[in-house]
Parts: sequence; structure tokens; C-alpha cells
Amino acid sequence: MGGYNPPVSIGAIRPLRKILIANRGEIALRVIRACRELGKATVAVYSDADRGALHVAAADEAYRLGPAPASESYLRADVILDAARRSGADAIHPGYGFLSENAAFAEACVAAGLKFIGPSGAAMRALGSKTLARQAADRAGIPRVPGSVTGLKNLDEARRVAGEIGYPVMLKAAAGGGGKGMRMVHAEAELASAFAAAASEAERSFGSGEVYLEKLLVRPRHIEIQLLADEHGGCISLGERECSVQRRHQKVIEEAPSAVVSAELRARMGEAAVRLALSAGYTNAGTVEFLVDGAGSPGEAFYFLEMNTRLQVEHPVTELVTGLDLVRLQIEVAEGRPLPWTQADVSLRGHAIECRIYAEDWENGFMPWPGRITSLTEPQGPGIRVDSGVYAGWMVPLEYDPMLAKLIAHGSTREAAVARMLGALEGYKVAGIKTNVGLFRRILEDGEFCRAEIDTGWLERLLDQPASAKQGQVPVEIAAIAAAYFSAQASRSTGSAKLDDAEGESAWALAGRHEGLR
Ligand code: MV4
Repeated sequence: MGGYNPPVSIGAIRPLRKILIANRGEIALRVIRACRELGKATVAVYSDADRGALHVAAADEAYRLGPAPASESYLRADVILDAARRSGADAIHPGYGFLSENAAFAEACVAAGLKFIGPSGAAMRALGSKTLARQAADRAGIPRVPGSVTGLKNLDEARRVAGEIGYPVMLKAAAGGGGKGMRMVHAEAELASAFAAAASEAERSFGSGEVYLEKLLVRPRHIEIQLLADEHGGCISLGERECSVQRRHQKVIEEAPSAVVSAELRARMGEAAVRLALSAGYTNAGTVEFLVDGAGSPGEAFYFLEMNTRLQVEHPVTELVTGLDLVRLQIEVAEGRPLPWTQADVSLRGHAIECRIYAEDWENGFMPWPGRITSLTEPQGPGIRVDSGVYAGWMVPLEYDPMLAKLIAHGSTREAAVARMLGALEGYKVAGIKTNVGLFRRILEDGEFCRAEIDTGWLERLLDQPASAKQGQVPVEIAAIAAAYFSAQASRSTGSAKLDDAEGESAWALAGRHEGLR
């Protein structure tokens, strides 16, 4: 899967002493934890809404940024840089979101004598712009979704490109991300209005009305490759994540590895991702997104979509199957350390699934549900990880993304990970606000999901069906593992940990019961 590790002189290594985390919530805690393991001092920053937040208490020092709105706090590069100056920090970790993909901020850090823990501003620009990234993919010989590689000058050009590649097509904002500003166009009659709408939304949302156009892949799988590049030309790929379970371009469940990507396809996508990163002088952690238009079998085609020049929310699933600490590695790479291994050393073990736990009423239009958490029980146990940013008594603010935590389950197989996740969800109790915990039970108990028969439109189709109408059959092996989990839990509470308790139901009987219920 590519990768090159040249010798490095020790003088190139510049240890970091104190790191400011320019973020909040679970990712701020995650970075603080890695810094602590490395013996680095930590500086938190916070808005008025986060005065009582966990990351403020967890850091060695904390500096107020300003009022709650992100535009007056976590997006205020000047105030963040001032906090770095006042605290004597020598580096900034941006986390994800906020300023993490802002090239000007990355360059302002460097100008202020700070190490930005991420790629250079130049690399961010070259690969963070969707059109520039598509041009880079062409130069690197990486297959991409057919369509334009520059912004469309006008409607006539849009009509010409769409005519060449054929409908349906997808209009996208060059400065966009995460699907915002995308417009599907199924016929030429729809193009004029869609083009105008996409351009104005792009201008409003991203400050640039540049729009390009691609062939629409119908029911593809969304596969992304995790990369790690050092500052000496070393770059490796760390396997893929499947992110097809999305709602309105918001990822809901991510998993690693993908159930359909073969080792051969993984190697080809990994080599392409490494080639793209090296072509732009990319360093630190990054993710290359692809679409796979089929079952992911050997020889299957894949298409470059875009690159995310930051650490992503879903990085824990990659950490669990590779055994690596990506945040720790980001910091070590930022210190000038060479990657300690080659591509051949990377191996994947087991299967990991992540559920993003949100404060929202998922049964009523996914309405965000800020408010006070009056009690909280988070699951634990073998193969269960909770990256949480909240606590009982915490007032979930309405100014930010309402993600409370990420629940990740790791197992030896996908079925085992699904069953372990179902058990963990049973143990996830949040009172005082509504959450989407119930949504995951609905997804993970669905037969199509259990058989990995999913694509980027699958969740929307599932949610369009009334709950009673969908009688997905949970494969008996998953029901049995989940039932064994409940049976063990129940017997643990009564003192006898047996799978086949005389008073209770055996795991297989439970499985049958479970099977019969759906
Ligand atoms: C696409 C696509 C199909 N065809 N582009 C969504 C967000 C961004 N990362 C790229 N995305 C997509 N781009 C073409 N030419 C499908 C997706 C996509 C998606 C689209 C609609 C609804 C859910 C989706 C989930 C993942 C990817």
C-alpha cells in the first residue's frame, strides 16, 4: 500500500512542551489525554457556555475566548493566538471542525512561532479545495468521479459538461464539504435552477460561489482512507473506514474495515491516497474520500471524491483496528519525528463500529435537544470505548453541534462488533435530554445492515419506512451473541454467570425469541 521512510537526522526533531487545544467537547478531551500520555502541558480555551466543560477542568491551564457563539469564541483566530502567546504554548492542535481546515489560521500559527499540528497551509489549500484536489488527482493519475475540475464559469459551461458526462449529475461547492451545497440534477430542465441555488448557497455558506459538476454515482459506498505522513517524505495508509450510513450528509455510523473492501482494493486505494498526499507535500493526519460503485470486490473501480485535511471525528475506529493512537502520532510527527514503521508493518485486526451519540429527538425530525443532563450512565467493558465530552449536570449548549460522545465497539468480526455495540447501547442511559441512542438499535438490528447491504442512501430509505413495516431479520449469530451478553449481564446481577441459566433463557433460546420478534 505504498509508503517510504527515509533516514532522518536527530536535529530535525523539535520536542513540543505545551500544546493549546483550539477546540471543545470530546475531541478536546481526546487531545488532552494524548498530550498527558506524552508528558506535554496542555492549554484549554473556552467560551462562556463551556466555562464548566470537562476539557476546561482537564487541562493544566484554561483561557476564556469570549461569548458562546462560535464566531465570537472558537472561530476567533486572533483571540486563540493571543491565548497561545499568554500561556507560552509552543503548538496548537485544532481538533476537527472550527479552524481545523483553515489555511490562513495554520499559516498564522506559523507566523506567530507556533507549530500547527496538522498540514501546512499550502498543502491544505492544494487538497482542501475540491477542484484543486481533483486537478491534483489527475496529475497523480488517480481515478476520480467524471466531471469538471475547475469551477463552472456559467450555465452554458454547466450544460456542456453535463451533456458530455450524461445525467444524472451532482453540483458541488468547490469550497464546501460534508455535502453542504450539493445538488442532484436528473435532467437538463432542472440544471438552471439547481446551478443558481448551488452557487448562492456556496457563496452564503463558504464565502465562495465556485461550483463544479460531477457524474452522479447512484447508490455508491462511501469509503475513506486514513493517512499519516511525516515531515520527511514518509507516508502510509492505515486502512479504510466505511461511512455510508449517513443522514443528510451527517455521518451516523462509521466502521473499519469496510465489509466489502477486499485486501486487493484496499491496497490500490491506499496507494492512490498516499500518492495524492505525497504529490502535494501533505504532512500529518489526513483522510482521502472515495466512492466505490459496487460490491468492492477485487478489480473493483474506485473514484476519488475529495480530501479532508484534518483528523476526523471517526478516527477511533481506525485506532481500534490498527492499535495506533492517531493523536499521539500527530503530535510526534509535528515534532519532526519520522514514522517509525513502513507500510508493510501496518496490519488490521478485528472490526470496529462507531455510533455518534447526539442530543436530538431522532423520532421527530432529528430536532436538536439541548438542555441539562440530569443523569448519565456510559457503557463499559471489553471492546467498548466511549469518547465523551459530557457529564451528569452538564448543560448541553445550543450554540454548537449537539454531539455528546462517540460510542465505539470493537470485536473479532463485524458480527461480534455489532452484537457488542447492541449490548453497549443497552447500557447507555442519558436522562434530562433526548438522544439518538434508540436510532442505533433500529439500525444495528436491521437485517440489511447486519448483512452490510448498505449504500449512501440506505439510512434515508430506512427512516422513510414506518418502524413497524421494516421487519428486518437479525441474523441468528448476532442475536445469539447479544443474547449471551444480556444473559451474562443478568446472571452477573444474580451472581451466576452462565450462558444457559436454568431459570433464564439460554443464549440460543433468546436468539430464537429475538429472531421471532422481528
Ligand atoms: C457524491 C455521491 C455520488 N456521486 N458525488 C457526500 C458528502 C461528500 N463527502 C461527498 N458525498 C457524495 N458525493 C457523486 N458524484 C454521493 C455522496 C454521498 C452521499 C450523497 C447523498 C447522500 C448521502 C451521501 C453519503 C455519502 C456520500
